[in-house]
Amino acid sequence: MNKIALVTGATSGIGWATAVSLAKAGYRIIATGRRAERLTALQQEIDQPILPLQFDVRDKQAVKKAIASIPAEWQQIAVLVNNAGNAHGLSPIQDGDELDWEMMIDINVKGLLYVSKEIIPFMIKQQAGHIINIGSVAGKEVYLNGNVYCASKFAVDALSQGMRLDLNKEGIKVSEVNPGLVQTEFSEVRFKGDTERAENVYKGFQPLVAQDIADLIVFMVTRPPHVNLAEILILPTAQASATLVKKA
Ligand code: NDP
Ligand code: 8X3
Repeated sequence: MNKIALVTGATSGIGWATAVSLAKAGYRIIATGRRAERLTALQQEIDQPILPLQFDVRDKQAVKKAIASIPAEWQQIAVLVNNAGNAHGLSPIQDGDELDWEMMIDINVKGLLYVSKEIIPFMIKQQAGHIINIGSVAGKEVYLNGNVYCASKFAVDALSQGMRLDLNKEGIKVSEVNPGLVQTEFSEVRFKGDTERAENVYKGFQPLVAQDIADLIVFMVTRPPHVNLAEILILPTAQASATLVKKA
């Protein structure tokens, strides 16, 4: 039987590419996100049955209900990719929008916790598993106006370290992938549909693409059982830090 991987935020960007790549690597995919039509499109792209679960990671009860609905034959989850997340807004703290703050904390931090809480028992039962949390360079360095998004990703960094400590005795690997600039729907979400502003973020240099992160994740989960790539910072060559990007 093929191994099973659950990818959150599989309807777009890094999560989509990761779900497709893990399927190609022989995993059966449980794919989550809010957009049902994207989950259907993902099913069409992946040439084998997937288990789509539509829920909002902010809704604790919805997370519990969706994961409790996973049929027995899909419960031996080997890999959890905690990817669902976004930035909302880019403003000085004094001008920040509380709703944006709540979205980022509720999705990027609490959502990751809610999903992990429901999946970890399956892994403990198996005394095996691999959790990969998608952090960010923004979880390593704070940048101007990044305040709450950066805080949410610093939290992912702390949680990854904490999970690795707490789950060590259960034989569960915990890793963190910290990407720099990746061209996805990320900036469109951050700038609330302002496509021109979003595209400008990636102008004048070659950003990473979602497939770069997916390739890395496939590499990480296919290491031998005694090897855990605990934490990786992956940047475009043009990017030296959260704020220093060499542009043409
Ligand atoms: P996208 O906007 O392309 O994808 C975000 C994914 O998260 C979507 O599948 C979306 O699904 C899901 N998501 C967002 N909110 C929720 C929610 N409330 N409930 C369930 N799912 C949700 O961005 P990326 O692929 O770039 O982002 C993926 C991860 O990578 C994020 O954690 C982001 O912080 C991180 N990251 C991104 C970088 C970049 O430069 N792009 C760099 C570093 C880290 P749906 O809308 O269907 O619910
Ligand atoms: C996404 C990368 O630099 O836009 O986490 O915050 S950045």
